[in-house]
Amino acid sequence: MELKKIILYYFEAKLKSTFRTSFGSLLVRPVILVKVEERSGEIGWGEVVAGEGPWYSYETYETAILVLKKYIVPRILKYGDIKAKDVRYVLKSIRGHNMAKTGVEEALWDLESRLAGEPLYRYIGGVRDEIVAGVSIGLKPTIENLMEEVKLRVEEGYRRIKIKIEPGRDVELVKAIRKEFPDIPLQVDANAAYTLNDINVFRELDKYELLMIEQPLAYDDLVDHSLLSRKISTPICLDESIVSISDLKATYLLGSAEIVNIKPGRVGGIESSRKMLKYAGVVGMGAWIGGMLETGVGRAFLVALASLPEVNYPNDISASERYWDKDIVEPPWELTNKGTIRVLKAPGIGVEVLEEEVEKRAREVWETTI
Ligand code: OSB
Ligand code: MG
Repeated sequence: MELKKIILYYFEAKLKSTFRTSFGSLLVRPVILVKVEERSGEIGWGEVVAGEGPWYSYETYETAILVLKKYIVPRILKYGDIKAKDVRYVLKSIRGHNMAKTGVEEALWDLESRLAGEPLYRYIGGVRDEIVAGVSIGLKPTIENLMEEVKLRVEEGYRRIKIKIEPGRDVELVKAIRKEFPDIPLQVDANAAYTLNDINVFRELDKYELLMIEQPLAYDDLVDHSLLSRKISTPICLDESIVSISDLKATYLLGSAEIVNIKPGRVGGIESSRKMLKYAGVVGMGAWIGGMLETGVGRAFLVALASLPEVNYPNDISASERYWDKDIVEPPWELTNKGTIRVLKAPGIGVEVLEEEVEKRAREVWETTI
């Protein structure tokens, strides 16, 4: 594909309610959308999931914009005839900044699958018509507040509940949920808030038949995760610790986790996600697709990845209305009465981006043409 233009849009999107994790709380999410335009006029969309501060990752929306404008966009436009799967090689000399890279790579996947006249999920090798929707619930002021939301989500039909935990607010939350919902698939996410000194907390959590404990320890400590995994029976899932295929290999060989949460933004794109899912499938690790509170654009890529055959746990992919009063795509992503989300069969990402809405909301727009 020969590109002629790349446009970056920056705006802020207000979540329906504050999302609190062990690293902070979020109500207004910065959003960066990438639009690529090919010679023929065909377009593609992608989303950059970097957050407002360097908490989950060192990337922020501001570092992403800087690196996109100064290094990524010029390199992609200069390259000439480019394929989506080659973007990671084209950008290889730019170290890190996976979220910034992924926004452009996603837009090229959308464009390429539209040009091929195929839905994105099938274009990348997806095999499912629907994907299992789970929901991620943030820390709440009280246990009562948490229970209200868990009930609501179970009633809505979500097939798996994940709750955030932090030191001092962990075992009692799980205990309260298990009392009312002894059988729902349940897991916890610590976002790296604990150390090996908290072993007693993990031993307690071990009693509640959790599907997994996500990212209990420091993001850069595969060795401590390996030590922890030998001491508890609940499977460990890693999120922040794995940003590349080599991290995934090290995780497997060290025995640091049995399950991996794949987020395209964190691992540097759709191609990288696919490769990692293949690896997980070959070595027999569990795998599922995580989310970063995306708009309907980023969500389309999560749904497509979740349709790949190696995904074998419920995903952190919820309906648009769980996050937003009004999403920026049509149709919004919806939950079926089976607690799933249908893959869409129109060419590309399958949803239409409401460009007028994006233009209206945009606080800044950067356009680069060749
Ligand atoms: O750790 O999985 C995480 C959101 C932002 C940053 C990190 C995480 C999350 C979530 C939300 O858990 C998942 C979703 O998009 O629904
Ligand atoms: Mg996580």
